[in-house]
Amino acid sequence: MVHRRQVLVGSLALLGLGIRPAWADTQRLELTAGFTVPPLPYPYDALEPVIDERTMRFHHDKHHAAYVNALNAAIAKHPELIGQSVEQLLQNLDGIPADIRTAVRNHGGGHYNHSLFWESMRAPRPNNQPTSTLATVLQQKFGDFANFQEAFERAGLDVFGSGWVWLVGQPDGQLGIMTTANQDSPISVGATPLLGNDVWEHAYYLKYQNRRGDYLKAWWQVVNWPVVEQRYAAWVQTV
Ligand code: MN3
Repeated sequence: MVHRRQVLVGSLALLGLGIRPAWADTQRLELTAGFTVPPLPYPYDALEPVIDERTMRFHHDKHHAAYVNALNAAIAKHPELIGQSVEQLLQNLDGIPADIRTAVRNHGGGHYNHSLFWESMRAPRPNNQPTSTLATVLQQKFGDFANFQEAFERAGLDVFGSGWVWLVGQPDGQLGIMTTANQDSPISVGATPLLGNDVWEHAYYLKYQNRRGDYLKAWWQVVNWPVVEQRYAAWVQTV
């Protein structure tokens, strides 16, 4: 049906009639929610040697794209949801129709978590730490920055199977470290993700194989603290 309509539009164009029936655009809108993979904000090799170029190509171009495609496919079954942001979808999973709720949770979460993840990194640098208010708050909460890193790494190591480790703003106004399984996202439980590390094997296996601890430790070099500080400042306004 769709194919025949596309042929028809093509034929009209070929005839030079310049006619574009209204249903042509409607049909396209009905087919997709239009979620797309955001481009990386740096070259694929920018995070070397901490995260290798090959991992970034697979992770961004294949894994993230698969989540986006599956999310669009799920929403296409319920066009009434088109227009909602991925945040809106994930913050109201109970309101998602039951037949696509798991797909939205997994693939919407995958899209949201990875979009945040790419923005959370930059080229590696030594002594990479936050410098603003967030530095003080982390110190107050965890004793010192090294303690925070240790707690974050331990939580990441303790994720059984696939998931994420996060620094979040909690609903009670405190900072906290949390983990989520699979592609579950902190925003589905009312927390605000400030920084997250992907501990699925696809994030590190090509370079680190089974050594997730080494990956977690090396990853601090590529954290984009200015971006995390912006998220912190925005979250503080809301609590
Ligand atoms: Mn991933």
